[in-house]
Amino acid sequence: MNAPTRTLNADPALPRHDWTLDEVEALFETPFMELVFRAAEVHRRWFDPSELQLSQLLSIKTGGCAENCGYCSQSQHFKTATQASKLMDAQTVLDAAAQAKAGGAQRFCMGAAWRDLKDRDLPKVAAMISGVKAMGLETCATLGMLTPNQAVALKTAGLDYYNHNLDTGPDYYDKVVTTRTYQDRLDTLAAVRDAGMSTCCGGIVGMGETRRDRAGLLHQLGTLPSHPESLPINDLMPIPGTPLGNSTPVDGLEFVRMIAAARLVCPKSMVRIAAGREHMSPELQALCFLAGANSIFIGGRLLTTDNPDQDEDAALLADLKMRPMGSKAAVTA
Ligand code: SAM
Ligand code: DTB
Ligand code: SF4
Repeated sequence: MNAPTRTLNADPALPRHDWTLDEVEALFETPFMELVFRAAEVHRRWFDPSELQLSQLLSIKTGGCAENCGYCSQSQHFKTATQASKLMDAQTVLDAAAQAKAGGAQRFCMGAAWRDLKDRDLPKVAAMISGVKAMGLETCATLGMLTPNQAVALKTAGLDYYNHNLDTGPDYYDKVVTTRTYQDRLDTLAAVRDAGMSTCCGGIVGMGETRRDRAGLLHQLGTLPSHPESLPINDLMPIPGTPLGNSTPVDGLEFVRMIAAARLVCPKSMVRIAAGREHMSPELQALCFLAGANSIFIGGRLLTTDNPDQDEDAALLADLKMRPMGSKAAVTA
């Protein structure tokens, strides 16, 4: 007798690591209302759907990056309007973190336009991390590739999360970047996990990829040894001068499908609407929250591009009667 189908009666809210690519792709083909409803049900099993996790970014080292990621304003391979600058001093970073905390941020994420972290920069970055941690903020950094020893050093300094995106499915990856491999990314993610840090890992939609490529990204995330604790979905911010600067935008409903599929593949992850909220209506964002997104970046700036202002987000949360994760009070605009 054939073995029963693995997932026939399984609880869809329980995390699985045996997703097949076809199964993930099938989620995208599910009728929209059914997909969103199923994702909303799973969302409610693990999270309060009125709560949002709030992170804030700071570019601590901007531009001049050796990698050639086709979407990025900070690659030295492309002529963009972004001005390169040196690594910030620790006090400037701590001042920005204090402001972010005062503005309601729960996690502070420090981003550097590096291919990989150099040991010579580690002491300065470690001082920033321990200073931010001492303010009572969750800490996150995104500094390019890490060795296992560097991952341990960052954890020791107080780093809670490391962001390292797979960006797209493995079959589309070399259309977007050729200076590193998918396996390089997976190796750094393994070093981060082995050091005991939480992973923040997701990708970008709107780079000319197919649904199967989007499914390919989620399939990779869903079959990792542990699902990323944070799962950012970026809607491409087209940067003039980059190879992807003239990409056709992905329509809003397709972005919602990506959010819903991410929620279903990684039920317990914080799914973040990362880049791209700047050009999303309140209605589209609300639909994303319904479909299982429960994290956003706040503050008027991402790394080199704009994000909705604090007032705009306060109004959105107040309108939707949503509140920061872990707090009792609703936000009033
Ligand atoms: N250099 C590090 C790295 O690549 O891991 C950290 C910084 S990098 C800017 C972090 C992530 O931001 C990228 O992996 C990508 O997913 C996202 N990103 C960068 N530029 C973007 C853009 N123009 N639109 C949307 N997402 C973008
Ligand atoms: C992530 O997935 N998105 C953030 C954060 N992790 C580091 C970065 C978005 C960058 C958007 C383009 C820019 O501002 O340069
Ligand atoms: Fe460099 Fe990161 Fe931009 Fe790629 S995404 S060019 S690694 S800063």
